[in-house]
Amino acid sequence: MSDLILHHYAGSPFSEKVRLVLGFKRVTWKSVTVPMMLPKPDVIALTGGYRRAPFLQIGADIWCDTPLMCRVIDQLAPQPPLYPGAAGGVQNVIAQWADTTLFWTAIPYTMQPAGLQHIFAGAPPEVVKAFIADRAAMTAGMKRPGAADAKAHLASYFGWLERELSDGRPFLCGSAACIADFAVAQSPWYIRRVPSVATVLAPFPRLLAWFERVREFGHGTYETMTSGDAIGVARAATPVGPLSFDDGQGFARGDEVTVTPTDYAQDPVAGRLVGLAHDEVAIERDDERAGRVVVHFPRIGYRLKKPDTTSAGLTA
Ligand SMILES: N[C@@H](CCC(=O)N[C@@H](CS)C(=O)NCC(=O)O)C(=O)O
Repeated sequence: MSDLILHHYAGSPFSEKVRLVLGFKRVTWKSVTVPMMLPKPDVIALTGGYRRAPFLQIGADIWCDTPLMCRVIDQLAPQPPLYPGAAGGVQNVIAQWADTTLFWTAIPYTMQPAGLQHIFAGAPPEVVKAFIADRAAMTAGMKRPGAADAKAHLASYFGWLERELSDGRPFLCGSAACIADFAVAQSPWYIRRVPSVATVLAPFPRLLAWFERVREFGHGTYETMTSGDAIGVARAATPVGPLSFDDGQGFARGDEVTVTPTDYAQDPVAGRLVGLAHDEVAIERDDERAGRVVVHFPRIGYRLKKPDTTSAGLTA
């Protein structure tokens, strides 16, 4: 396998989801630490504007958004399978719920004043202020429950998961771990960073035992790399391709387009469309520092648009 480079940071739950998948696969990878807030010039050199963490790089190809990154990792290292047939299609449904509803309940709950204080213990006040301003701008217009509502919602959500495990199964969808386990695990992982808020998990012993099983997969084997070196790797490589193209979505190969998250951190990434499928969109861009790179996004959760047109594909 070519060098697999994960751009991430220690305190990021979505990064932890992917680190655990890499551990499950027993993969060897390179680790680049990215900043937890803007500015992120070395990130933007590779992604073209996508600022969220983590993202995956192999040579001059960049994969954004963890559901797509997990699929790529599973293709590169098929054993053990991340999408075992025995877990059924519901594994993806649970994973998507965990990446959205569960995550956006766990975050406001954990980031209540006591949690924020714990996570930023020892940090200068201006860093905390800058972080709060960064996240407020990133999530402007997004509706989230407050801490008290989130605590009540979590009691229901963790109760559902506890019941799922009540027949003694070791993992959420059966005897083997699957994508659902890793997507769910990031939320208790984040909550457990703050002992005073982690009490919300106490009534769920099966869930806690399950979490330990997932945690035991570890993070695989990795070596650190600088972001400058990762940009050098991209510059020296040629993007993989050609990629398949679905003509039925109203776009042509080579169209100038933007790809933008539909939920938060809505920074458009501009480029030439080089790949399109029902589950993936890829654009090619030329960067002053990284050279020619292809940036891949999942189709779900992203708006694909030609300049000066209304969005296509995802509007209701
Ligand atoms: N849907 C994205 C969500 C990623 C996400 O929200 N990551 C958080 C960190 S866990 C983030 O990027 N926060 C802003 C930042 O780190 O700049 C995915 O699955 O990768």
